[in-house]
Amino acid sequence: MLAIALLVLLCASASANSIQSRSSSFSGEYGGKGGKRFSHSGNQLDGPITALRIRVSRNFIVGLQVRYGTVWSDYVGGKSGELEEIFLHPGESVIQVTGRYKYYMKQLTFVTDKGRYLPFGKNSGTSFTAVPLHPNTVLRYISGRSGSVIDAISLHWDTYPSQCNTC
Ligand code: MMA
Repeated sequence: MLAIALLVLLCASASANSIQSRSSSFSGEYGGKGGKRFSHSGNQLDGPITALRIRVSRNFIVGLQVRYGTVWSDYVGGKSGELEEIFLHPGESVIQVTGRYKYYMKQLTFVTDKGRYLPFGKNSGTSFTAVPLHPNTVLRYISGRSGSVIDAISLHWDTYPSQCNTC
């Protein structure tokens, strides 16, 4: 009897694990090898992505900052160009990111589950298309490499958070 109970517990925990491990995926890294690594992995605890600031020059994606819940991440990147800011609608999520790069990031386009298409930067370089591996998952955080511009980016996908610390 005890053995059966243990077996049931073991199976339940194994299937819970496999459910968990079937929601996260990542795409990347896209871009060049220069710059210093950054990661917003910890920022995802502040909530879903709610806004984006992207600094764009004539040729490059110069810098970026992402708002998680109500908290902005640190800014990464350089000072040139102009800062553009876009807020997502309540409950709206990014479900695809396309872009172009050569040695540095040149273009990023965010596509949302409300059908909005948010492009930044120049239409030149090698293109990539990043989408989540698992159904019903969204962009939860980004990581990459930066210096005086954004050198490279990775996209990390998971389920929309059911609760967050600050929202
Ligand atoms: C800096 C340095 C490099 C990086 C570029 C572009 C100008 O050099 O951090 O490693 O590749 O910026 O971001």
